Amino acid sequence: MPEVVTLGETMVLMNPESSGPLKYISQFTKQIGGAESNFAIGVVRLGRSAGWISRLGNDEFGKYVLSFIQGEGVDTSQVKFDVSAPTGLYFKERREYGESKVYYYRKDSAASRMSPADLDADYIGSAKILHISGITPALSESCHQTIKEAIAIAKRRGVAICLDPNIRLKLWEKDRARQVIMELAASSDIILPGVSEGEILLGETDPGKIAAQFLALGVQKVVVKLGKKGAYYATPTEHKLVRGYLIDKVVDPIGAGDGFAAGFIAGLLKGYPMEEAVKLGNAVGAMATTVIGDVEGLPTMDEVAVFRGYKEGVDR
Ligand code: KDG
Repeated sequence: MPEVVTLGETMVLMNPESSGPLKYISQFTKQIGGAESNFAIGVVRLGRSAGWISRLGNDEFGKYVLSFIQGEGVDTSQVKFDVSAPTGLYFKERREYGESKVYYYRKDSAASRMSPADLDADYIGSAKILHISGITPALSESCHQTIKEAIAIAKRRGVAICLDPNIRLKLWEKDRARQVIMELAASSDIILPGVSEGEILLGETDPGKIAAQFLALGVQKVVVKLGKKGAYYATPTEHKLVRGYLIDKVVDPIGAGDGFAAGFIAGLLKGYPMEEAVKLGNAVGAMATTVIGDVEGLPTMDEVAVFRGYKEGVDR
């Protein structure tokens, strides 16, 4: 059974070959993207085991997503094909200056029909960590119920719960996102918000204050992601700002947060102290931005060692 289990939607990603407004783009590369499977792939690349629970459409895109994730070594034994709904699709828009945008075609997708009956209590109960994100409850009421049931199973079976808020305001209203994600946070052992998510959830932008509020809710490990500045972590007994890595040319920032989560959780599974796990998260998140695609830049431990200057790379 995998050490980490996660659940959520994965879509086919149409990534433009060039930057600029989507309406003028005529060539795309077909890839995949889904915060939770990005995370699972990242964990596996770093040498740990992960399983991903989801639904896919019984269509060519669903088959492609499944074989890609399987090919990365993630356990997909819990994935179901839904014959009556399609696999979700999303397009990115890249700009030379400024943030990437996303356009979703995922309403009523197969994954949005996930239900509590899709969950195997023994599968989740055998893991060390259940990783959830705030995207899943935004997809539908049955997805929200599925996340709640996964949490209930994890609590009964003593599995630690890690929440990445992953607030996607294209999927729901801010007030609803705040209400639901704060409820999930109150049941979580680990939370990984970005500063802008701290602002939406708590009205705070100071990493120390964001962390203090989540600790007061009962969360045991809080890591506030600060982009290229690194990350600030706090537990009931320690806190520290851990500097990030500067990347000269970020080519695709989408997926960096999932990379951070994968590095941090893989670090904890390897028994690293908090600071070392956060450093691994920072490195993996930074490396994820250097390759176009949500998962293609996620590194192995050897690649991380070369990136951090601990090992010499041999290229030819
Ligand atoms: O974190 C990256 C994800 O946002 C991306 O892979 C697509 O899951 C996705 C989403 O819902 O935006």
